Amino acid sequence: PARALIFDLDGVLTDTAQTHYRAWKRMADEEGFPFDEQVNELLKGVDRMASLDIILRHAGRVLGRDEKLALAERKNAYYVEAIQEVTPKDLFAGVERLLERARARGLKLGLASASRNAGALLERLGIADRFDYIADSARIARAKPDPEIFLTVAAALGVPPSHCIGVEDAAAGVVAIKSAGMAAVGIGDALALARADACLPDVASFDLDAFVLP
Ligand code: B16
Ligand code: MG
Repeated sequence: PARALIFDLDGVLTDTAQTHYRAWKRMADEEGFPFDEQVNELLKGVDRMASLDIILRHAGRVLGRDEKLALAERKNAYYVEAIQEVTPKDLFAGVERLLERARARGLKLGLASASRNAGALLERLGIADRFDYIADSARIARAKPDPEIFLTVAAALGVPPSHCIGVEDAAAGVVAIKSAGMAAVGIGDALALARADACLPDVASFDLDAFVLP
């Protein structure tokens, strides 16, 4: 049976997948880079510089390292500005209930977010103390779809991957979970997340009792 739930953050616990998109879009519009929701789908779960590389490739632009750093920093400033407005009301429906129920069942809770802003965002959402372990994305060498971040969280929780369920809204994240040898629950579009073991429209639909535990 499952002994741990390991959550992605952006797009799973709160709507910051949209906030990231708007911050990238603002920077892209300022620079005249074509960028839309379809390209954005490729950015979900992908770290900051790799996201910028995808945007630049799509725009057919090649930039030097310093220019890229400046653009990534500008996007991050827009994102950080936007999340100052976040409060516990911005948690997706059902998140607190799921975390409480999982805790009551004795499941360990981990967070595997690629975002360097994850800690600050969890504080603003008021759920930082709910997790037994929160991955430090700055110390993860290989980004999703590599399984490193999920394996790091499982090891810190002391739970073998085969007893972990990973929860993700991004295709790259689902691949990372499966490569880690965990069960994957996709949140969102079943087509985009076809490699997940189960796909749900949102976290509120995550019924621990009904779930077939691996
Ligand atoms: P930052 P997750 C990811 O978080 C986002 O999905 C992705 O869009 C973002 O680029 C990445 O974090 C890095 O975020 O620029 O704040 O370090 O989905 O893994 O929780
Ligand atoms: Mg995500």
